[in-house]
Amino acid sequence: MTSATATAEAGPSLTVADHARAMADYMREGTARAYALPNRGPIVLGPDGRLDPSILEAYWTYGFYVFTGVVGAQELAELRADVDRVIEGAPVAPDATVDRHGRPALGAGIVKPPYRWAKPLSDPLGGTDKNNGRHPVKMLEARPADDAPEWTVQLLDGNLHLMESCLRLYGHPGLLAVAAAINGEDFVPYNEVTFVKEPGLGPSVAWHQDGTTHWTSPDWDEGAHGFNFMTQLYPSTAANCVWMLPGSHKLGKVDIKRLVAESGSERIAGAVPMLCEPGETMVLNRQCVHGSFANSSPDRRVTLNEGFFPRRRVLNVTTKKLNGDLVTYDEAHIAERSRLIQLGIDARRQRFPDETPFVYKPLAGRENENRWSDDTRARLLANYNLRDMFI
Ligand SMILES: O=C(O)CCC(=O)C(=O)O
Repeated sequence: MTSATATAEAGPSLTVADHARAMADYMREGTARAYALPNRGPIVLGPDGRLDPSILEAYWTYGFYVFTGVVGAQELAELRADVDRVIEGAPVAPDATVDRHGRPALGAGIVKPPYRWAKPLSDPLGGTDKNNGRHPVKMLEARPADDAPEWTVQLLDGNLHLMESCLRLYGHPGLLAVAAAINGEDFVPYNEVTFVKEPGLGPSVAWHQDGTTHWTSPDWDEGAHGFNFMTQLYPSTAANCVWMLPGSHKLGKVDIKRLVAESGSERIAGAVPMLCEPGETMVLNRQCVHGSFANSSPDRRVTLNEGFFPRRRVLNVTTKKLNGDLVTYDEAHIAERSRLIQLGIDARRQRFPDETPFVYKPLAGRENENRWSDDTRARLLANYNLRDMFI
């Protein structure tokens, strides 16, 4: 794509410096394109509590929006501390039972494995048939430094039961108002995960579109597979962030292999980096073509994802999970999983009593059944993510 890349792309023996050089022009050009888009600013709600229509319009035009000033300094510190605690508690290797301090690794009583691992600076999915082949192209890999660990934690699964600060963030009134504006007031949850990209280690997440269910539905539309909130705990830079192709949520299923071939490399032409400061949250339409590169930069990225769907895209829908299992989401399943939203709202109310809590319409009037307490921690929160929903 650019002359700087010609020798750097010789193969898997790329050093971290080669990788960074190969990305340099693309990052500079993409950054300029990203800041030229009119899709960044605070969450603005009208007197009726609804999202400013101009924000919604920008979201539907580009497929993403960056909200500034979402998380204050104190909450950010609590989120960072919780993520650090969970990463500190990880087993020293994927099959180990103790953490780096020799303590039993975190995870007792947790059914769904909380950690996903990858080889540093690798692309574990691109060009494979994993995840139903939804990552068709391999990204540039690089050789980590000689003293790099063999494995790096790439993902935490189940934020809400791993980290109480994430449960409180889940009840954020501004973000929930955005969810209602995009997916309708009866929006439903999907899953909550943390993407971790340590400096010089973080692997790629190869280009893909999320969503497995409605691509050929007769009533498919631009929002058929919902969206993800991505709250940033550290700077989300061109080198470590998620890139996306603006407007690609409107295109249906995109031929990513062809895009890459036409672009001359896996640096897809026209894509932009989703740049953010700590404490900012972007909202990304899951149908957009998006992905992230190996993090050869010196900057850590930690992103808290919370996903939401329109209810009608999930209710009584039978679909295949990424592991191939068939599942149907009935009313009872959705109702039980949605209680986590109300639990988050109450946990937040207890921590930030001066905020006006969001009213989640499907559970309005049932607040007392969903109070945050030791009892609901055990009954409702523990292993809640066994009820995650995927479309
Ligand atoms: O955070 C990343 O690097 C990848 C995120 C992503 O692909 C997703 O949330 O679907």
